[in-house]
Amino acid sequence: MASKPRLHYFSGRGRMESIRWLLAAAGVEYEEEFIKEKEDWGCEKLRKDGSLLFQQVPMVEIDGMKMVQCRAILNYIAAKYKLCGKDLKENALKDHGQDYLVGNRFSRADVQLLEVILMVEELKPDVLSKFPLLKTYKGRISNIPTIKKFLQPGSARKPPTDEKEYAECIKIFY
Ligand SMILES: N[C@@H](CCC(=O)N[C@@H](CS)C(=O)NCC(=O)O)C(=O)O
Repeated sequence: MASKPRLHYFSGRGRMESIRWLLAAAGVEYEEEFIKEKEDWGCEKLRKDGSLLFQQVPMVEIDGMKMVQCRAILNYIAAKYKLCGKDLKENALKDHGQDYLVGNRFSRADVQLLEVILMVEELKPDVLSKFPLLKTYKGRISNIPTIKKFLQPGSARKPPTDEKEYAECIKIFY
């Protein structure tokens, strides 16, 4: 059995959160290795043994690779788990007025739009009040079983980054 993807990042949203979302949407279980302190980062084996191509995280161990660059990681996961349109034309996001954003099937575009909607709602809860179609869309995507599970308390989804966590993150990396 293939081993679970292993995510290396700090325990906050940052550049890893969309990757967590996409894996969760694909129904893939994963493990996380958190960088907690400056010492972890400065002395971390990963930085010394060449595991980080550009000396940066996010890094995801998947299929025998140590992938970096969040967009490359997202592209890989989306292609592997078929969370994209069926061809290049579909991926170009034609407006077809149906249930999903791309080719009328669930894709990474839906996952990322829902992630953004929920983040904006954290700052402005009534942001969708004048957009009934988007509200219905949000309900529809939130009810997809893998997404529903990720939205439950206790999932690997990270809470909004607060001032304290931001300061800690700066201390670790800089
Ligand atoms: N272009 C990279 C940027 C990665 C990045 O900026 N990572 C930060 C943490 S969010 C980092 O590792 N900073 C430490 C450093 O650059 O030394 C990506 O999209 O993955």
